Amino acid sequence: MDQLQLVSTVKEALAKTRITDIHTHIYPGSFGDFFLWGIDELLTYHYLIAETMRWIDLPYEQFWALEKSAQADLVWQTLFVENTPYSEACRGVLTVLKALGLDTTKRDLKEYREYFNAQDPAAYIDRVFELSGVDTVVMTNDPFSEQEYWQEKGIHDERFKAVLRIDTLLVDWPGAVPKLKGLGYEVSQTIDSKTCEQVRRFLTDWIGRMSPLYIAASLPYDFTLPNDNPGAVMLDQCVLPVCREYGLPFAAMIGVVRRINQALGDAGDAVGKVDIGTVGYLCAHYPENKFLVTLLSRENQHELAVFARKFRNLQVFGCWWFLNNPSLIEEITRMRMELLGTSFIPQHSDARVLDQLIYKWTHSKEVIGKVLIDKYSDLMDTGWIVTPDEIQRDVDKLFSENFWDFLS
Ligand code: HDL
Ligand code: ZN
Repeated sequence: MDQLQLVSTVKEALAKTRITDIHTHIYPGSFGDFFLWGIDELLTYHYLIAETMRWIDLPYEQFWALEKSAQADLVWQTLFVENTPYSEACRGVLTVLKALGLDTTKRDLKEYREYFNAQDPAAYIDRVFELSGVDTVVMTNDPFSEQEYWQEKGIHDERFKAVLRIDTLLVDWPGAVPKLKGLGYEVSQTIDSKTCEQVRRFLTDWIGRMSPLYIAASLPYDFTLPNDNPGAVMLDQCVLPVCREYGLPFAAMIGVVRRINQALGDAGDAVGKVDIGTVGYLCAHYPENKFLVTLLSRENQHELAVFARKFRNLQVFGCWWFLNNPSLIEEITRMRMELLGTSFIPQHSDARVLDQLIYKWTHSKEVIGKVLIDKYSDLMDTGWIVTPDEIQRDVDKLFSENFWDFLS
């Protein structure tokens, strides 16, 4: 295989592979207001709101008081008309429009809105899955805010898989107690054996209702172990034992500085470097548990890849949030391929708006494909023969099989 054949073989393998997107905030149409799609949702993605607010003096509360379409107009005018939209989140909107066959040379928001308004939601979901190459999205399901969608409805679309998301339990125990009581669990602020038994029952009840693929929490950068704070006790006494009992991985997504700018809402979070010893403590102290880990700080990525070499119960995933940019995806993926070979999960989309699946995966496959071509090319320089079947095998592992194998 020469260089040209290598490039086309890698691109074909990427185009053919069916992606499992292991962390998203996407919901099926049956989830009502949680189901976000279309140009106004794309333009009011919290990433774009943060970028817009850098340019305008409008008080935050006045922005939030605007209708969704007025917010979208302001984002479009600020980031796409008065400035050049080459930030990753701006470029993403244009990648979606182009993939849908819309004319981005016109820059005509009115025309784009007419297109989306004419779509049938169910058919549109199928179109987005087809265009993005994704066949399964894993959701983020917070039992404290989604009860209504699980008691009677649940999920009837096999493409959407659930995750039991328990941030409140681990980072806000005082706030979790009244919510748990409200759901019928006799817990108290003091974490005694009765409270632990009730929390374990809460977890098993929701596992029964959701059939989650894993249990997850986004944790602040300063969440450290070992510790005797409520979050560490909840993990040790309740969450990890239940994960072991049901054979579920625990996904630790660490490194957030929550609401550093309260007024920006979801756009108000920042990033902090994690003490990597916490990841090592989890993997070493709970050898019967499986851990999916992604860290938010660029500075944690090398040590995370090194720790993954030490623990087979640690699976590294994604270029999360502020790392989901071409320059950092390239740097991180190169480092992981050099340290971990094919034994990691390179990306998830973290999409919040259905249509984002198109751009987040188009952009990531471009970068990951470029790194793969370089790695195969370096290998071929040793005389090693790389076959198309092996390239497809490797790509299928990276984009879905490594995840499903880690779960089983
Ligand atoms: O906690 C998380 O799951 C993060 O992904 C946040 O939802 C964040 O706001 C986000 O959307 N990042 O892409
Ligand atoms: Zn997320």
